Order: sequence, then C-alpha cells, then structure tokens
Amino acid sequence: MDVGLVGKPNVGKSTLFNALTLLDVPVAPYPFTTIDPNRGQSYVRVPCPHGEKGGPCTPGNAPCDHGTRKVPVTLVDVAGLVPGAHEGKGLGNKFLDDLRNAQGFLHVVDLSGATSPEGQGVALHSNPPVGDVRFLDEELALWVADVLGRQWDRATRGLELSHGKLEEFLASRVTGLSMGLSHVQAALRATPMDLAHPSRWTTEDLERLARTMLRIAKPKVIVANKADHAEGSDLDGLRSELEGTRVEPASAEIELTLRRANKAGLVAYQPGSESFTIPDPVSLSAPQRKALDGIHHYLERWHTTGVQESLEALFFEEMRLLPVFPVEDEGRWTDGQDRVLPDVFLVPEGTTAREMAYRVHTDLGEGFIRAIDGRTHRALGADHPVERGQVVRIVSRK
Ligand SMILES: Nc1nc2c(ncn2[C@@H]2O[C@H](COP(=O)(O)OP(=O)(O)O)[C@@H](O)[C@H]2O)c(=O)[nH]1
Ligand SMILES: [Mg+2]
Repeated sequence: MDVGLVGKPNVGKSTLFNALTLLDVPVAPYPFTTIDPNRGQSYVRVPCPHGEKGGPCTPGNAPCDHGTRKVPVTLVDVAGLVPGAHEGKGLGNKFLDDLRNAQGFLHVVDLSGATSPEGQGVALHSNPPVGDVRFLDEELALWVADVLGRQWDRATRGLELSHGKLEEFLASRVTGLSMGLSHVQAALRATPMDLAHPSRWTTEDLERLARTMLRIAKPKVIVANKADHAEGSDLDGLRSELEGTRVEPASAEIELTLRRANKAGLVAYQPGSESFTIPDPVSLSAPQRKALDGIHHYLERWHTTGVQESLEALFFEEMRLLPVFPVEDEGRWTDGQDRVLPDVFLVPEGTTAREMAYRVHTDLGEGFIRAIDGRTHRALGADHPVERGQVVRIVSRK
C-alpha cells in the first residue's frame, strides 16, 4: 500500500520522507527495504494482543516492539508540484506517474507561510498554506478529469448507442490510477449527474465527479509542517477553512533530528511519543544540548512532532484500515508452524470474513466455510465484517 508525500517544492517532503524511513526496528528478517531514493518503507503502530495469551508472539510480517507491532508501509517522495503539472509542466508527468499507485496522500504544506507557490523562500506568513491545499486539490482534479474525459464525445456516444454500463465504462478509464468500480459507484451516488446521457456532460461535470472520486479513493492528511518555525501562524484558521480535512501540525526536521539522535544513542526516543530521554547528559556538546533544549520546548508546546501521527491518522482514520490477525488455531493463536500471532493485515473497514480469507490466500477465500473469532470462539459467516484488532481463524475447504 503506497502513500504519496505530495506538495510544492521546499515544504519539507524529503525531510519527512527521510524521517519516516529512518527506522528503529531490526530490519533484517522483515520486509523493510529502501526501494529506490524516492521510495522507502516506514511503519504504522498497532497494539499486539500477545499479552492476552500471557506469552510472546512470533512476528512474521511485522516486528513486535514491547507489545507494539510495527507494520511496514511504503512511502513515495513525489516530485514537487508546480502550477500546470496536469499539462505536463515542470516535473508534472513524473509527479502524476508517482501518484497513480498511491492509495492515500500526506500533503505537506509550510504552516509558517514562508514558501512561495514555486518553492522560493518568502517572508513569514506571506503565503498562507490554505492556498497550496486548494491548488493541489484542483490540479489533481483536473488530472483525473482529463483521464476520465479522453475522447469523451465519441466514447460516450458509443456507450449510449450500445446501452453499455456507465459505471463500468468510467471504472475502465481510471483503473490506471488505482481507482475501481466501487469508487466510481460511490462517487456517482454522491454527485448528481445525468446518468442517462453522459454525452451531455460538460467539462465542469467531469471535474465535479473527479473531485468526488479523489475524495473517496485517495484520502489525505494535511501535514502542516515547519510548526517549529510557525510562531503566529493561524492553525485554527487553516483547520476551519479546510473543514472536514484532517490537518496535523508537524515538524519533520525535529522528527528527523530525534530519530538520528536516537540511532546515534544520544537520546532514547520512540516515534510518536511526547518526550525523549538523554542517557548520558555529560557526553553532549554544548550545541547538541542547545538543539535538544529547543526540541524539548517544541514538544512542550505541541506534545509530539506530529510526524508519526500524520501517517497513522491517514491509515487508521482517513483510509479507515483495521488491523486483523489471521491464525490457524483459534485457541492458541498460532499458524501451521506454531508461530503465535505471526501476521497482521491492514484491511479496509467493512471487509467481510470471506474477503479477509481471500486476502490471506486465494484458496482460503475460494474454499471459505466460516471464520472463528479467536476471543469469543463464535463463528462468523461469509458476510460478517471483521473488527479492529480481531484474531480470526478461517475455516476453509482447501
Ligand atoms: N524549520 C523547519 N524547516 C524544515 C522542516 N522540514 C524541512 N525543513 C527545511 O525546508 C527546506 C526544504 O526541505 P525539503 O525536505 O528538501 O523539501 P521538499 O522540497 O518539499 O522535499 C530544507 O531547508 C529543510 O531543512 C521543519 O519541520 N521545520
Ligand atoms: Mg524533496
């Protein structure tokens, strides 16, 4: 599951990428890898239920760090967006290519308002970030509308003559953007359109549909970055202008500093936490001490750096993914090799027991009989949705 880090140049995307991909987990047996300079792995935290069984787990796809499973996710540091990208301006095409596979976005903006639309440094607060959010939303909508509307007149006349299915026609146009039939159906329900006569749709109609499709298929969190530098910025104003969109104040730079200092043993810091400790204060240089003092003040003011929260808000609140632990023995919570709670899957809210089975293995899905809840030992039918943190056994004919 890819997450795209998006935004104009110089807002801190690469700093955020570097911070999120600097891992404090043992890398070797787990699927954490650097894929290429712009693609890397990070993790989201999920509580591990191994304590309920009174013993340790045997992690397979996600390491367990003192009761917290760190589930790998892929990040893409997308080329900076400049005006006209959907027409291929700047790195526009590269930018949009990177976004095709993204299932969600972290949209990084400069809360301090000190970056122009082209990414130049300007006076504090002179470029309020709400404009950047609107601009990127619009650019993405134009891009999706372009993809939807290619050779519209001819294609829709053909569709109407052959009485083809509109939803399938639209879905076939956006599969390359990681959007599917369910997204099209949800968007058409939420957007009043003349369903009988798509050939009469205007460019504005297509843009309206594109906006809804994006909202549904590509959830986002706004990372209001450079909060360490943003004294006097109007975070509440930004939030109320973007009502309905999650806005998380953050400092990618501080998170990166803390993760590096943790790796070097200068501090003990867990991403997402509200404080850090200094194991050996006398060993610090005066500049190191000063930097850490500044970070301490930042955490007093903002509680956390906002970086880990942004990623987890995207996965758990906006993309609405639930952790589920499939096992083969619902009594001992083990797989066929006696491993305890080996894997954790992140699945969309509403995933049914049968769909869950398919995610574990096609054979399990095809031979699905029932699922069994590992805590209550009750049977779950095929259409029963799985729950957050559930331990489930799939009973299958195959
Ligand atoms: N004050 C402050 N500066 C930051 C922060 N994050 C990034 N920067 C600085 O902003 C500039 C651009 O950062 P970069 O990550 O290269 O931005 P990108 O072009 O969006 O990838 C660099 O000078 C960073 O050091 C932050 O949280 N606070
Ligand atoms: Mg960059």
